[in-house]
Parts: sequence; C-alpha cells; structure tokens
Amino acid sequence: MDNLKVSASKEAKGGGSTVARNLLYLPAEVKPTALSITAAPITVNLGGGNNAQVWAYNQSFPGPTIRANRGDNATITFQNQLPEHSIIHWHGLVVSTENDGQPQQAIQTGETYDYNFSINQRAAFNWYHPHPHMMTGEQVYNGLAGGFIVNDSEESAKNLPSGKYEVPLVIRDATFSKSGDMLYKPTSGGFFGQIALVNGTKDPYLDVDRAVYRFRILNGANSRVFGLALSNGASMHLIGNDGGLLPLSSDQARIDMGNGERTDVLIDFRNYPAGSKIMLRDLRAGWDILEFRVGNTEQKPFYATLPLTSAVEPLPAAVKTRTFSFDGMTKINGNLYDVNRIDWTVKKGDTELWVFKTNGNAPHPVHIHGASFQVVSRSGGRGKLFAWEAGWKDTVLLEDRETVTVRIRFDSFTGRYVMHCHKLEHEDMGMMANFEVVQ
Ligand SMILES: [Cu+2]
Repeated sequence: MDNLKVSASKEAKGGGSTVARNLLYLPAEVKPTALSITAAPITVNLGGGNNAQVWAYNQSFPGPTIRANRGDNATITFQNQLPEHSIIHWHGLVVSTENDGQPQQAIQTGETYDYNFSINQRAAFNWYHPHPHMMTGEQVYNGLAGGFIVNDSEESAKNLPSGKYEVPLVIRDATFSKSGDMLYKPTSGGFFGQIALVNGTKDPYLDVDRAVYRFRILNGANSRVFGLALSNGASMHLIGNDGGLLPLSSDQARIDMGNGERTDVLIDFRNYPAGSKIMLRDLRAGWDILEFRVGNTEQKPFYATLPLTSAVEPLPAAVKTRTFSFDGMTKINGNLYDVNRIDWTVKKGDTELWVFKTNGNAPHPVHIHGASFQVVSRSGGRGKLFAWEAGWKDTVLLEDRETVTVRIRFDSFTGRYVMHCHKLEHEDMGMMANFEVVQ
C-alpha cells in the first residue's frame, strides 16, 4: 500500500516520463479449428524500430490469440521449425494426456504434432507455451507464448466489454544487448529481465476511449512476480482469474501475479478527461508497464451489472491429503524430475487436499495439469488468501515460509500429468513431477 501511495503521488506531480512510447501490439485472433501453429525464429519490431530476433508462433510475438467457444473441437497441428525439440502445452485447458503437451511428447525440428481435443470447460483466459524438459525457460523467453480464450454462454450473458474493448495483455520481462538482441542468461535463482514487454512491445501505450475496458492479463515472465496497480491510485475491478469468473467481483488497488497466473480486470476510463494518461505499473520493480491514453470520445455505455457473480460450487471434503515440499530450486519432496518416473497416483473423481510447502528459494508458482483446483488456505508468509485466488485456479503462488492448501479433483481423464514450479528456471532444473490419474 505504501508503494502505491508513493507511485501515485509521483504521478500526481506530473513529472511525466520522457520515454518515447510505442503502440501496443495486439496479436490476431484465430479459431482452434483446422489451426496450424508453426514455431520458428523471426525478426520482429518491438516498437520504435527496435528489431530483435525472437522465436514466434505463426510469426507473431506473442502468438495469435486463440478464441474458442465451450463445446468446440480443437484440431491443431504444431509444426516445429525451431533448431531444437519442442511441444505445445495448453495451460489451463483440461485435456487428455496425448493432447496435454508434456515433456515426453516433444518433437524434433521439422516434425509435426496433431492435437485433437474438445473444449469442455468454463470460460477463461488460458494460454499456450512450450513444455520440453530443461528448455521451457529458453523457449518461452525467446517469445513462444500466446493467449487461449474460452467463451461460454454464462459469460456472454453478462454483457462484458468485447471487441476492441477486450484486450489481452501478456506481460513479461526481457534484457537486451547494446545491439538490441534479447539476452537469456538465467541463474539458478531464475531469470530477471531489465525491462517489461507487453504483447512483445517495448514501452507500450494504448489509446483508449472513454469506456470500460476488459483486460485479460497473463504473467508470461519466466520468474518475475508482478504487483500491478494504476498510477493514479484508481482501482481495477477484478472479475476473473485462471479458471474464469470469480464468485464475486471486487475493486482492487493492487493485484499480484505469479508466473503463469491470469487475471481478468475491468478498468473504467469513462470519467477521465480527454488527454489523460494513466499508467499500469508494477509496484514490485517500480516499472511503468503500459500507458493508457484517454481519447476525446463520448462516454461509451457499459452494459454489465457490477459486482458480477458466478456460481462456483465448492469441491466436497477431501478423502486424502498429500504434502509436497518445494525444496531449494530443483526438487519436489526431495526428487528431481524424471520423465520416466510416476511419483503418485490419484483416483479419478476423488477430491484430495494438496498441501504445498517450501524450505526456501520461493516464490514457487505451483502449477498442476489435468484439473483446476480451489485454494483453501495460506498460512505463514503473507498469511491470507487474496481476492484473485477465489474460484478456480491452475497456478498458485507459494512464497517463502508459506504453506498453501488446495482442494483438487480430477474428474475428466485418466492418464499421466505433471505438477511443477512455474518459475521456468526451477521447472527446467527439475522442480516437476509426474503423477497418474487412475480409474
Ligand atoms: Cu520454484
């Protein structure tokens, strides 16, 4: 909170930054049917003529935003034109093992992988990225990530802002050499870049109407946790997270996001005078992330009714408890990842309580494939749950000294899945485990 006040007052003095800002890039939207996604190296303009070599899906950095309706059948062919093996994981989508894009499914340069799955889950902002063992950090860093929006009738009925008023924001960090090349020099503690990129744009701005906008935000950074807030101290109205709409939406002055987490927020620009500039900031690093420039437009109507509510049925009491210790920077319960070892089995349809602890080197954003979960409690460390941790989650932030408990039920598929730290350097060094859902 103190940070927020400091930043707000700085802004109020009207210092204004002298940075030349660049128009925010918006990836094209595509449907998940008969979709071909090619990963390959390209050169892109990050804004202002800053060209960089990146790795991109379909020559877009970030990749195209896939937009699907619940009930759609996704038929996607992945073509690997990278100089090394890779595979795509659909983060947040509950699909069968063969469609999940796990490390053992990675394909070589020049090969293709066919995905075919039905989308049978509630509306949410999911995303896709590579998942080869030991190389995920490098590949995501190089630019391989994209949004995957699922819509459904429950959400559509709420009349939320859409079209140009619905904007996905992939926020990450990066470091550049003097010649403008993106540098990836991770340490065992993770990679921390020197500047932020939003949708692949350096120092971005977005022209906004005097309207309410819906921003679907992904922390797509390898290791950096963001604490997002607006420079003028105004609230963002938080409506959703990893697993879609929250049971109850609410105003938030600050939203913290671990790697892989998503939030869905409304920002109301209706009452600002034309010419206003409002900055989305990261209070942890003290960075300006994205400048909103309010245009000289009439006030646009807003059709949704706030606060939003959405039915999220609590999972029943757990029949079993498992404890996972995230040890150091490389292990879970003392074990390094081994692609051939299944560490535990879970009975399909059973609700279990999974307890995440750490003996240090957090944050560890814990991500589970194969099911969403409900966060039950956090003790130690920050000692509470946050508004963006209600409803359904697939990734939860475990900070030092914290114990986080979640309730989870695998009720879709049998088969093998992974749980891992989504700080990508930890994941690559082995902080990942296989488990199997059995009948
Ligand atoms: Cu970790």
